[in-house]
Amino acid sequence: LSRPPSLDDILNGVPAAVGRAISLAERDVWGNRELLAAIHQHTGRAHVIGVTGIPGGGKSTLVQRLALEFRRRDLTVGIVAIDPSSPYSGGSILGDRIRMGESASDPGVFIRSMATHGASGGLARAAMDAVSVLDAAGKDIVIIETVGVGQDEVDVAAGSHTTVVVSVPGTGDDIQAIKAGILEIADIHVVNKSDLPGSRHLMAQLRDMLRMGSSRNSGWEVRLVACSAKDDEGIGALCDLLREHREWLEASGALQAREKDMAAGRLNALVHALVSRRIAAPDVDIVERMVTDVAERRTDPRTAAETVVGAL
Ligand SMILES: Nc1nc2c(ncn2[C@@H]2O[C@H](COP(=O)(O)OP(=O)(O)OP(=O)(O)O)[C@@H](O)[C@H]2O)c(=O)[nH]1
Ligand SMILES: [Mg+2]
Repeated sequence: LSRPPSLDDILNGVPAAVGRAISLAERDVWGNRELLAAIHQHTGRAHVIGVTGIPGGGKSTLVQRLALEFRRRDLTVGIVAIDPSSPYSGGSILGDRIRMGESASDPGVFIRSMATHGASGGLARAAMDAVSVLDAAGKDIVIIETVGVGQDEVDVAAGSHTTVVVSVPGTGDDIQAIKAGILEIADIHVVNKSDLPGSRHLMAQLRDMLRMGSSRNSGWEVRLVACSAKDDEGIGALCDLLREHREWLEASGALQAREKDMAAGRLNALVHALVSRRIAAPDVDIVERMVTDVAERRTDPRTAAETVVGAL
């Protein structure tokens, strides 16, 4: 179980190797350094799409429909689902076509679930490592599904080339996602469950909000699309918009800026993880000394913090 898979198998998209590489990265942030470094050299091809929104908004249903649509367009798909309450196996749309982690009948889709808690070094770190593995494995499209609750989850969704925010009608007069602070990270808004009453009202509300503009998207007009994932409606239009956004990123030069944002997010998460680990190491008695010095007023907290970090 713990033996690392070969780079060749990962690059060839062998499902067992891909799954194992993700597991290793998830469990051990600093292990298998050479393998993860080699994987990184083979990334940068995939279109990374974040799908976020309120719990139960139909994200998993939508992602599965999208995966099937991409497959129809001859594109391969990797899916990283963060703590989904609805399973991607059994009764799901992809059903027996695609089981978790591999597919007997369609090796063009790989699905991986990830627990919110349990990834050492943070969720965003683990999710981005999983994205890298799938990218290196040759998946054309990598989709991250995450519930847009909490900063960590928002970071994950924002750590993509294209961010899709899913809203649904009929859950109150206000736009629910505003509370979670996720609306402004959208490149594309999906009003899902458009088969339910109130979807036109919600579309109008979102359109009004978009008139106020978005700082993340200078040069890109944030788009709005109605879908019914359940009935497989609007999925083709969403696919077209995703492609359009990717083309805009490439043509405008914004892709490099997004890549730098993503790199900064990963670096930031790892620096935090590394500093925490060093501080937790039992041989770092400077921490103990500084704690005592601050408590006994021999120094102040800020000077002590600088001393600790400087000594790492
Ligand atoms: N009416 C309607 N129901 C839908 C639609 N899409 C999904 N649903 C239903 O909404 C429920 C939640 O769907 P999921 O796809 O699990 O939603 P989710 O956003 O992934 O949920 P979490 O991951 O738990 O936050 C399920 O019962 C779906 O069948 C839709 O377009 N219309
Ligand atoms: Mg889900």
